[in-house]
Formats: sequence, structure tokens, C-alpha cells
Amino acid sequence: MGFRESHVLCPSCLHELRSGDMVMACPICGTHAEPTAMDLLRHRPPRCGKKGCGGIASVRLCRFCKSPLPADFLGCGRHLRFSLLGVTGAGKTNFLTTMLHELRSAAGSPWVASPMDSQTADLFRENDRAVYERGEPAAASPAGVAPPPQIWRIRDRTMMTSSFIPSYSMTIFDGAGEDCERINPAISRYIDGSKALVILIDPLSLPGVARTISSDVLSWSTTASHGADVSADMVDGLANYVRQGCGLVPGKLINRDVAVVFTKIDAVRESFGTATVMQSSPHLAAGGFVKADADAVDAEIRDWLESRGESAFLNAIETNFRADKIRFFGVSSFGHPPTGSSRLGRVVPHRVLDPLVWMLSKEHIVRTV
Ligand SMILES: Nc1nc2c(ncn2[C@@H]2O[C@H](COP(=O)(O)OP(=O)(O)O)[C@@H](O)[C@H]2O)c(=O)[nH]1
Ligand SMILES: [Mg+2]
Ligand SMILES: [Zn+2]
Ligand SMILES: [Zn+2]
Repeated sequence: MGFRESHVLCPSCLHELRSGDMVMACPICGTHAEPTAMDLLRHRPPRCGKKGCGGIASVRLCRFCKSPLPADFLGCGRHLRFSLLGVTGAGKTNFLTTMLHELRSAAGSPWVASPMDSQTADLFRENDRAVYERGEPAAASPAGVAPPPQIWRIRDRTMMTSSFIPSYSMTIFDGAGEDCERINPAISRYIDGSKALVILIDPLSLPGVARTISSDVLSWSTTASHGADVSADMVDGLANYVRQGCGLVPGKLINRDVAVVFTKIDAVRESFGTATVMQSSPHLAAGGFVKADADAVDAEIRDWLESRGESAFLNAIETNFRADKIRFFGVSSFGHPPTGSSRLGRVVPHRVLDPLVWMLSKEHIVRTV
């Protein structure tokens, strides 16, 4: 397993792409076309060769999987890829939806994010409307299905000059680890191609925690019920899954940046009191990744788990992943527990951008302050 820092990978099949690895296709009839020497000289797309069509073969396809590539994908300066891993009901899709919404709308954000293809745009619009307009959680997606990668472009205002604005691509695999059962080749490619893994853990699935939560909040905040004491097993299961996905031998620590994200922290708010993780996030206002804040949050979540008797869970993390690559985060996608089944009220996400800001700092897109 290696990091593929400077390489461009096809967002669909994760095959490495070099400049000649694209096929041009006609958007009208789908026929593939080879550029002529003159086309190459003039940097223009070839004409469609099909009789009577007359189209311009302007659609770029990956040579390996024939998926269309976003027009400006190869022009992006950096390519961030991450997978959201976690069992069904951990809160992955709602976290992603509110994270992207915040990324697009947070006051003072230096970034402008936009979907790079129509599939990404449609999915986001649908989930975003559910959460922010209808006040319902984003719908559950079927488990075990390889999710289509979602491809976003991030433009960076802080690095803008009068003639140039840097842009980065961000490819996200939502649900790549769903249920950690079947490992299909598409999903293992996604995991292997990810620079960072985001493991989402629902604190309400931890037996030491669920006992202390009111049954209403518990039922409105969970869609799937997993057997008792699954937390440590779940991490082991995920780790095995990642190992298989990356072709790693058992026993070897997984050497990849891992954000362990506690979702639904609203449901356990009282037990955190005035802890740092309950304060609003400082990163955007500071214009960088505030390490001291993230260190405090990391320590608080670990201590909290210890105090809840979840050391098996912590051990499972430590015996599978490299300690210097792990960070714990606490987020709430809605800001408070749902007030009924499928009723969210006003959504005020809490710290949902923190894991992303950390990953951007790892890519040197954001400075650490
Ligand atoms: N209290 C609370 N519940 C949440 C939050 N985010 C998600 N949930 C609940 O968790 C359920 C599963 O979320 P979902 O995003 O579909 O999980 P996924 O299967 O991992 O994609 C949702 O129906 C919500 O009721 C949150 O921030 N707070
Ligand atoms: Mg989901
Ligand atoms: Zn491809
Ligand atoms: Zn044509």
C-alpha cells in the first residue's frame, strides 16, 4: 500500500491516469473519436466520426472504465480522496450532507465547493433538501452496494491571484464500509485509493452509553440496531475490511490517516459539560487547522470512552491503526437529537467541518496554526 500523493486517479475505477489515458466521445451519439494531429496542435476536441452526426467529441472518458471524467478534473492542483466507513446507521450520509452544506455556506469559509458531475449534484441536492428544507434525515442507502463516488471541486480563495484560483478535487466514497461484510472489488479499490479513512462511530451503539440515553432519543437517533457489545468487534471488522481492501497482512498496523468521528454527540451532550468539543469550532475563523483545539477534542473523546468502560473499543483502534495517524473528533450533524421519527427541527450542525479541515491540512491545502 502506498500513498499516491501526486498521482491523478480516475475517480470511478481509481486507475492512475496519465495524459494519454483518456478517450474522447461524442455527447450526441456516444461514438469514440481519436484526435487528429491538427486537433492536438490546436488543443481542440475531435469531430465525431459517425456519418451524419456532426457532433464534437468533447466528453472525456477514462480509458480503463469508460466513465466520464469531469471536464476540469485533470486541471485540479491536488486530489483529495476519502472513504466514509462505518456500519449502517452510524450517521455517514447525514454527516456528509451537512458537512458539504457547511463547506458551501459557512460564513468566513475560504473555499467555494461545487459538484463536478451531475450525479454528485443530484445526490447532494436530494439529501440537502431533505435535511434543510423538509427537516428530515437524509434517506438510508441500500447496504452492500458499491456507492458511486461523489466528486467535488474546491476553489481556494486564500491562494487566489488576479489571474488564477487554485482548485482541488475531492472524491468521497460514502458507505464504502457498510456492514463490513462482503468486500466487493469496487469497494476495496475505493478504500485502497483513499488517502484518508473517516471511521464514523455512533456513540449510541456503545453499550456503556446507550444505557444512559432516554429511549425516545435513542429510537429517533438510530435506524439500525446492532447487537450489544459490537463496538470493538466493529472496529476489528472494519480493520479487517480495510486490510483486505488494501491487501495488507493480518497483524500489520494500518498506515493511513484515520479520522475517528463520533457522530450524534448531541445525544450525549450533558456528559461532556463545557468540554472543548461542545464549544463551537475555531478552525474557519482562525483560517487554519487549530491543532491545540483538535488535540483537546481528541483527548476528551478518548477520556470519555475510557470513563464509559469502552477501553475495548480504544484497544481495537490502537491495535489496528498506527497511533500517530489517528485523530478523534466529535460532531453532530443536526445539532440536537431529532424531535420525533424523521423530524429534525432547525438544523445547526456542530463541528462537522473539523475532520475535513484536518484532512486538508494533511494535504497542505490548509495551514496548521
Ligand atoms: N441525534 C442524532 N441523530 C443522528 C445524527 N445524524 C444522524 N442521526 C440519526 O442516525 C440515523 C442514521 O443516519 P445515516 O446518516 O442514514 O447513517 P448511515 O447509514 O451511516 O449513512 C438517522 O436516521 C438519524 O436519525 C445526529 O447528528 N444526531
Ligand atoms: Mg448512508
Ligand atoms: Zn476509470
Ligand atoms: Zn456523434
